[in-house]
Amino acid sequence: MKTSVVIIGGGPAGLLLARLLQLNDIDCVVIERRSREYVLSRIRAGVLEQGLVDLLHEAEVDSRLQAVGEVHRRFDIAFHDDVCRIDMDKLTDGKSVTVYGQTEVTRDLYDALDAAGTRIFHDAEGVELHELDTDAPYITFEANEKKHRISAQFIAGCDGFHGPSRQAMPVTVRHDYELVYPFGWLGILTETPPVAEELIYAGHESGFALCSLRSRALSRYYVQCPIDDDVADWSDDRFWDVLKSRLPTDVAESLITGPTIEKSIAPLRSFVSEPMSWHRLFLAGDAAHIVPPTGAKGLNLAASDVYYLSHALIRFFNQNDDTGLINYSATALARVWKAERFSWWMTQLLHFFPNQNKFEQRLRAAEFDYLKSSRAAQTALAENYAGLAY
Ligand code: RFL
Ligand code: PHB
Repeated sequence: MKTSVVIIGGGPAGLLLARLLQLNDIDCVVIERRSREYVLSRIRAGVLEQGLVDLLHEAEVDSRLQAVGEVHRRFDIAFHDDVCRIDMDKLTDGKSVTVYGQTEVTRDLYDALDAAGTRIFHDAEGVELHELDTDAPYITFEANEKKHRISAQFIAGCDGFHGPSRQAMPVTVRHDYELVYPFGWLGILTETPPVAEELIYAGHESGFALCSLRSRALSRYYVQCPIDDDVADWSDDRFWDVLKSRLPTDVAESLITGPTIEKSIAPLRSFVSEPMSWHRLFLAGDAAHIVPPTGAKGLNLAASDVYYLSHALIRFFNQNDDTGLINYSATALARVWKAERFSWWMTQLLHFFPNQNKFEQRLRAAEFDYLKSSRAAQTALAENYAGLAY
């Protein structure tokens, strides 16, 4: 089989890229290791920057998002009962984020791609990339008990942190930069009304907590936990007790608890692999970088990569101009590193680090104090949270 662009990975990055190419009459095929049901059962991000909302509009998959997505103009950062409101609207001249689940974004993209007849292989096993440094790269894999070979002009590696695309670059050209945090986030989903209209990020000496939501009837809460904790040791009651102990008193008192419908632990990591392209291979999203979820940047960075890559490919195929492709890695990385810095900073501010000494703890307290008292500091936080320009 032949195509113009073969896309490895049917997560948000791969699907959004496929949709933007398909709308521009560029032939592509998506290869996904998991079943569609599995992909659509993964609960992940929920906060969309305006840049991603605009890109979903460009991809013509935003009708459900416009109908049910919630626009958020502010959020709170709290330490015990000390609450600092970050008013994005006022601080950034009207910027906001939209709360709409990554699962729903993925579902909308699958629906649009199906309707357009884009080829998507699910349950693809043993994907391998070949001849990337020639004009005729191809991939091989097995699906539906058959061996497949697909030749393409370009390969887009959108296969997440554990996928084969990044590994296909020779180690001599790749540079990995990494920080692994000594804790994880235990997240739950519950069919209860959210405790507040906006998100609340809470720092506490026993660990971080976050109140988020998916809708007026569906809440998402997180607590920081030791990285080697077993989710089986976290009963619902234990989760609610720990969450309440880390929230401002009035918030804890008004929290409505209920049975959890999903519970999982995610590790926290900061990671960047450079460069993001090599000959005919282009990486996008978690395949090239990971951020800790504290700044809600993972999905949004995948989107800005796809913005740069889709526009570069469209320019190549429609105008025979490869400038965007040549500049892709440097352009995407410039934005990636700013989001890495912001996510790292927010993680440092709000989490309990087991090895931190008293001096570092005092610095953390001073950082929050400064944030509360300085409009400039709040503006910097609001501008990054709402999302830097593409
Ligand atoms: P994804 O979503 O990981 O999709 C990659 C896809 O590639 C497939 N794949 C393969 N396909 C073919 N062959 C192979 N060999 C393959 N290997 C893997 C995978 O099955 C998958 O479908 O990456 P993408 O598209 O770059 O999107 C990035 C976002 O998903 C990610 O940044 C965020 O979800 C990160 N993230 C969160 N971000 C937030 O902003 N807020 C959150 O609350 C949040 N929670 C999370 C998260 C990531 C998590 N992971 C990756 C463990 C919670 C979790 C559990
Ligand atoms: C979420 O709703 O899952 C969420 C929100 C904000 C974050 C991380 C996760 O920073």
